[in-house]
Amino acid sequence: MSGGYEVDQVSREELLARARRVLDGNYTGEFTKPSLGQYPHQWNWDSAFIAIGLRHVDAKRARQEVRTLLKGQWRSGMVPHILYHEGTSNYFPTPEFWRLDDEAVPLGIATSGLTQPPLLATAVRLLIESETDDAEGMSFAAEVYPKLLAWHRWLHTSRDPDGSGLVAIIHPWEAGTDNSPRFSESLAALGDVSPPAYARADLSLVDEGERPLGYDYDRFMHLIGVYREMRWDDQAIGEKAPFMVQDVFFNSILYRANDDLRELGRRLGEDTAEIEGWLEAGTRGFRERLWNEQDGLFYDFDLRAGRQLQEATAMTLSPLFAGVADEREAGRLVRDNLLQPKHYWPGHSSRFLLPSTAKSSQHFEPRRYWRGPVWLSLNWLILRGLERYGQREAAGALRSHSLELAARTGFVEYYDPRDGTACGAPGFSWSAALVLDLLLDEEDDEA
Ligand code: 9WN
Repeated sequence: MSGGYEVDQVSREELLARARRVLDGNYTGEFTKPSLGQYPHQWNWDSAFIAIGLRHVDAKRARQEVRTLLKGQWRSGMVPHILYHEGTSNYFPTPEFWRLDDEAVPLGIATSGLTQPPLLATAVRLLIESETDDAEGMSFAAEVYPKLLAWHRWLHTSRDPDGSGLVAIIHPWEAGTDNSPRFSESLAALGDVSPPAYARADLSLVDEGERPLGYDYDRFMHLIGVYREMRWDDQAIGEKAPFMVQDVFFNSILYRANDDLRELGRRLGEDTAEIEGWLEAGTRGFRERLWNEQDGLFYDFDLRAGRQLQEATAMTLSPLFAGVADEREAGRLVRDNLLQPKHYWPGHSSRFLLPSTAKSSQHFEPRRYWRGPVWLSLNWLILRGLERYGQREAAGALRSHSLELAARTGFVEYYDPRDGTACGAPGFSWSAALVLDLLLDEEDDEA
């Protein structure tokens, strides 16, 4: 295998075996829990990452992961962010906390009321492309295509209140990067909040210094309370949600997923004009609303405040994954940001790629969740993006740092960028799955 992965003590075979053990240990027979203690349900984008890794070793289980997630799809097309297949656990929020109307949700499966980054169509395309049996792959594509299309259509209608071609999230959890400082201003704008009564469960398993602050949790719960009052009605939410952010990260993943969905549609002989329209509008939206020429960065746009949220986080690099940045924008993102030790590159107090918030930001905290730690999901997305733009060296560095962290520290939820210390939940599924992808992807290509 090419790619130059070398970590002393741990052989490649041993690392593969360890990754498979994590994924097998977290498997319920129907889906894979992100981590046994902290996250004992099915999460939306976790399952997409898990399928991306599993496709190399167990395509049948990868397809099952996708199918099980889609069982939770709402009548509206929305695919929720948590599916509580096994009912209540020690995880908070419990299924009851969402107070969902039985009309909206599928029969017999409790879900959350929010969605998450729509990576699933990308996972399905990758899965089909690595499938050895073409007929099997195409029949799976035909089965899930209408469901993926319905989800994307829901996003482009219910979540695009101003017709800008960009989709808005209504809660930081929808971006999957919960306490990222890019949401701080919008959360502060909520003023004094009145969350419904709640008790956090996360702090009993993970050190408080590695989790979001109480201030953020109050606002996360307050927003859920507001949407409960609106009975999770899309129209009411579109008109009155107090948090409406066109997030660069969410929109990048959606843009790429639209591109992948269009490709699936073409192969199935479907008319893909609607998807073309989303891509065209998305390209305009990124350029006109999210790009900041002065800073050379993509910033989120707060629809309620009517302005960009000018925070330097690594999610500004995600348009590379989408392929929506032009060469000039990509050059500025990489040269002036990623490669700069004062922002993201090793040196200046950090050793490992990729700090989730710029080290130069006043909000950088190396162990607090999405405020600085390295996440293998983010590393994977950005390195795949760099490959698209021919940035092989930077992609190679992200790849070898990711493998080194997994080999030295293990498959944990996130890592301190200064020294690779384990943070968050242990035995974390997407960390294991993405290491499988990094180790086995090139082999598939070479086969
Ligand atoms: C809330 C499961 C999920 C990930 C998210 C991550 C974290 C949940 C939490 O865990 O969020 O959805 O309780 O903190 O931020 O990206 O999908 O792994």
